[in-house]
Amino acid sequence: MANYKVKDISLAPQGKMKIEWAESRMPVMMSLIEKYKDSQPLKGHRIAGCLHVTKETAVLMRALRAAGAEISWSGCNPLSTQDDIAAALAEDGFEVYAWHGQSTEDFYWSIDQTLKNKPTLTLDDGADLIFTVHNKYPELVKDIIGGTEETTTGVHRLRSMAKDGKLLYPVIAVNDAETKWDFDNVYGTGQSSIDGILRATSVMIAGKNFVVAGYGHCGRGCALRAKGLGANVIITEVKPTAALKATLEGYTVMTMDEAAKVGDIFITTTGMKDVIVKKHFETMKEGAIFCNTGHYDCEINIKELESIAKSKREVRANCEEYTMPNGRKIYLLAQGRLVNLAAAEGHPSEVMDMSFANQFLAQVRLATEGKSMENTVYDIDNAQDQDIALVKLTTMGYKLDKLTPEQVAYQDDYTMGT
Ligand code: ARJ
Repeated sequence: MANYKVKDISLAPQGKMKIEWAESRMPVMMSLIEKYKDSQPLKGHRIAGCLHVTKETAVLMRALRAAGAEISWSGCNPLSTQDDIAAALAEDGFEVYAWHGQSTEDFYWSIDQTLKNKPTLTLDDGADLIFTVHNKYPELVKDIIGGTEETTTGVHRLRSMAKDGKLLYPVIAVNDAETKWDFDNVYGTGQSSIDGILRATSVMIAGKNFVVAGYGHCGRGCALRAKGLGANVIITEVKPTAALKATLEGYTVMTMDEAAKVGDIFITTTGMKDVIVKKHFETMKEGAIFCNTGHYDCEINIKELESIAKSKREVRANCEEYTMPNGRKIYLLAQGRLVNLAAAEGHPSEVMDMSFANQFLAQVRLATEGKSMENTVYDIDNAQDQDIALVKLTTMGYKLDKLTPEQVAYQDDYTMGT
């Protein structure tokens, strides 16, 4: 068995069953395994990965291994690792360093371990692994052909690094594939964030003022699902076009200063720090619940919350009650970490099927073309999006129409008017 560090290896049988469950709902991934298991495009490659250890990620890891890669892995968030999955992966021979409830020190220790196999490819969610390579182990860069990045926050930072000429190898922005951001970020985040809120609180959503900070793709998904459950959805935004879209979708737009006074449930989806701060905690209603689904835990200023609260206690798993100086009790979920992964199981397998198909194909592209790519951030071709969407649709049992040759000609014809 490879080296590993997990919480409890005896959880492996339960984890294995969950991975089988995910596999049965990830037909695109299973078709990629079938397609590449003989040609072995990743043979001779060592992949270091830093991405939430969930049943869906396990399917991605198994696919990368089936295509020939050697793998070492850590989680990309101290609270998102599912310990049974980590155990099952270790028992299945993966080098994995991940457990739920890591300290910051544990977190970086785990990344350090994954880099000991001198990777040729990196795979990130949030860019912590790439940053560690650049800042702490620059000598590893000479062996690294390229990397992939899963999420908006990571892509943002990597683009800014590339702009400053600081990126030392090519990176593919998996997040920017249409079959990722337009599905995972919207419907994945929408469902899994509500799932996290419900597991942590079991409150009724109908009739509540549900405040969504940020109306990007993730915010749109949260708003959509909260509305479907009967909430009055309030959006806070900084970008005029995003706020305008929210109003035409039927939501109310307010500043956070106003929303803080009326909200029953708050969720931050902005990727920005200090979205909910001291002045907001001070005006929140009795019983207000707040959480975050953005990548980092800086959106809710917990330091300020702790500094003003008279006391706190954990009242349910992933739910902390803070008593304010005015006597009101307000509730923070999952310590301000991604509520969908810390309090629930992350996005459903069906949608991760497409995100991870993009991850897999991006890794294969780097293995085959990476040496001729530049040290910048690349998008995924639209052709790959269409292929993934087609396989997904087909496995769901849907069929498409086809344009006739006359229609194709019509489309590009500039000689005809009315
Ligand atoms: C692994 C997940 C899952 C899940 O793709 C999503 C993204 O961009 C993230 C930001 O950190 C989280 C990631 N994600 C959501 N659900 N990764 N397994 N089940």
